[in-house]
Amino acid sequence: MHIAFTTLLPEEGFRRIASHELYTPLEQADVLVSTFDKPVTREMIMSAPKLQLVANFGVGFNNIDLEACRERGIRVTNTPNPVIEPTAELAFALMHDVARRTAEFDRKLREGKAEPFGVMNNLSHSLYGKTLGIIGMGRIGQALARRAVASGMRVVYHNRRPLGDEAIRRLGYEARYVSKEELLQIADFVSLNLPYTPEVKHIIDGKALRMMKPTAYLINTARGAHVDEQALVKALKEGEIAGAAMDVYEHEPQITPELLEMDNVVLSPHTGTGTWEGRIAMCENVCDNILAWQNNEIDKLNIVL
Ligand code: 8YV
Repeated sequence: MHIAFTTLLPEEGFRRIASHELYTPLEQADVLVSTFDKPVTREMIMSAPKLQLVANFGVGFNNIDLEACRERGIRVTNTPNPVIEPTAELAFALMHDVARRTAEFDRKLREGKAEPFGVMNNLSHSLYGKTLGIIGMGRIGQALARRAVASGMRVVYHNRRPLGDEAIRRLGYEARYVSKEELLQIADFVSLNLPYTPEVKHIIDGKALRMMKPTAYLINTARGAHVDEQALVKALKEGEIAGAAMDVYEHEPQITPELLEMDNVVLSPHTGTGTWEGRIAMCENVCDNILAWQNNEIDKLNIVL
């Protein structure tokens, strides 16, 4: 096999396919390993006559022109499992960070701009006893909910459809299904954990932000285009919500400049799955998909297309 990559990835994760030709030019490749930061465009697909498989390194696949792949009969796979826990970890960390103001305190202490130490100075907000509203209760949403429940939070969620009884039983904790509107109105933290499709572009727009409590925080570790970033800036400026913590941006890697100036905003550089453990496990999942595809073991593939 000839395997092209859009990005240099850790060698140790690809030992099982090291006997194949890796990092070949796309024009000669049977397989392309793609990453979210380098779009797989129609032009690329059409310029790769031998290409048969796009093995995406990541769960989200909005970086790939699926229509062009469909036209060319190219299979597309992703890595849904290894991304679950690291992304849930980061979402949980961002919730803590924005509510307990840890990044802000750290920055201000280093810059000599901190409030003096004192019992009624440097106050923040607890997560304990609060309600987390998860929009997108898939695998990552559920892993976040598990952490939240263990921390004494209540969980409500919104999905296209409520989870079935069996799925709820497997969770082992309580999570109540609510409409998106109710979720926005009652949650102290609103976390976005849904995949991106054009239908959910700006699922958090000005109207949604106005429905949130003025004491609530928005957490986004999913995709930037879920949030109308201009509307978010306005909501933060006008105190419609208390703060936001985000790992992804509408015009990534650009960040709306006002967000960089706000103390009640925590920013992270699209690194939800970016742990060493996560990256290696994602490489392994890419190898699993490539080898299963080569052996025609369709049932073992994480199929996107
Ligand atoms: C990955 C992601 O790092 O898995 C995803 O969908 O957004 C990321 O966290 C990325 O996809 C790597 O290509």
